[in-house]
Amino acid sequence: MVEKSSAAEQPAKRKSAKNGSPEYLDKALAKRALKDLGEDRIVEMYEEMLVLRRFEEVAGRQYQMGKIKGFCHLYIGQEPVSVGAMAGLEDKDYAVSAYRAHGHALSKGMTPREVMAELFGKETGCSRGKGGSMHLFSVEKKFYGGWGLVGGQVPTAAGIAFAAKYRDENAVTLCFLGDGAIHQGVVHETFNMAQLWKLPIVFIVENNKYAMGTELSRASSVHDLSEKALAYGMARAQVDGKDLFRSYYGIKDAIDRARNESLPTLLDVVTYRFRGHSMSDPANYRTKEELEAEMAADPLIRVQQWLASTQIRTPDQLNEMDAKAKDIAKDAVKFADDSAFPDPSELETDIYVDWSWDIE
Ligand SMILES: Cc1ncc(C[n+]2csc(CCOP(=O)(O)OP(=O)(O)O)c2C)c(N)n1
Repeated sequence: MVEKSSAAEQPAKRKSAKNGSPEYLDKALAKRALKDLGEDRIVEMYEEMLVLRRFEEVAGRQYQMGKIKGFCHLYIGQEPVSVGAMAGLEDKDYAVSAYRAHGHALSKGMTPREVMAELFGKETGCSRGKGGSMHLFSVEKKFYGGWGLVGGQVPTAAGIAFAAKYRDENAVTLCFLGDGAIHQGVVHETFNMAQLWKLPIVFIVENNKYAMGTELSRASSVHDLSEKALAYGMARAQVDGKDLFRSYYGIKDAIDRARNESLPTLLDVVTYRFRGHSMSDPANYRTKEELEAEMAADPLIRVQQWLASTQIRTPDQLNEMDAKAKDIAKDAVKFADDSAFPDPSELETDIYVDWSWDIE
C-alpha cells in the first residue's frame, strides 16, 4: 500500500491574522520555490492568478448584464489549485476538467479572448460559440474539456492517459473533479483501472467543501477524500489548495510520479469557492462568518502581500500588475462583444468527428 506522500500535504493550521497577511503563506516552501522556480516565474504565477480572478469577476458582471447565457460557474477563490497544478506541467501534457473550468482553461494556456468569446456564444470562442461556459476545449493546448456531467470527465481523462502511455508520449494527464463528483460510481471504476493499468494520471479533487448546497460532511463518510485511494492501492495525499506553494509542490509530487513511474495519484486539494455554486445561487447554506473568514485569508492576497513583504515587487509594481490583469479581462470582453454569433448554418456542423477508420 502506498503511504500518504509528505510534501505540502497538510492544510495549514492558521493563526488568526489580518487580511491576506503573509503569515498565512508557507514561507519555508515559498523560499524553496524561489530557489527552484526563480523570482520571475513566481511573479508570473501570481499574475496568472490575478488574471483568473479579474477574468471571473468580469465574467460574473457580463452574466448579470445578460451577455452570458445558460450556466456559469465561477472559480474565484480556487486560483492556487489551477495555477499551481499547471505550473508543474510540460506543453505535451493534458488536462481535463468539469464545468467550473474557466480557470483551468486559462492556466493551460488558452487565451482570455477565446474563453470569454465562448462564454458569450460567439464564433471566435474556443468551441466556436457552441459549447459555452461548461464546454471549453482546445486541442492545441491539450485541454479536453469542460464537462457538464458530474464525474463524466474522469473516465475520459483515464482514456487520454491510456492513449498517451500507449503512444509512449511520456505525457501526464491532470483530471480535475469536485468533492461531489468523487461519489460517482464511474469515478471509482476509473480509479481501479488507473491503478491496475498504471496510468500516468493525477486525479485532483478540488475539495471546495460544497457540492452545490451540500456540505462535504453530509455527503462523505471520510473527510480526507484522498483516503478513497486506499481501496485501490493508489498513491494519495491531502494538499492545501489555498496556498500557492503548497498547491504547486503537492501536485508536482504527483505529476513526477506519473511521469517517472507511470503511476496514478489521488489528491484531495482543500480549497474554497467564494461565490455561489453558479450564478443563480445565493449560497444560503453557509454562514456569513464562514465566508468572511475564508475571504480574510484570500489566497491571492497572501501571495501579493508576500511579494511586497519580501520586496520582490514594490506596491506600485503590484498595482500595475493588477491594472494589467483588469485590462486583459476588459479586452477579452471587448473582443467577445465585437465578435459575431455563429451563422445558423453552423448548427449541424462539428457534431460528429469526420473519422477515417485506418486508426494507427
Ligand atoms: C451526473 C450528474 N448528476 C447531477 C448533476 C447536477 N449537478 C451539477 S453540479 C453538481 C454538484 C457537483 O459538485 P462538485 O463535484 O463538488 O463540484 P463543484 O461545483 O464544487 O466544483 C451537481 C450534483 C450533474 N450535472 N451531473
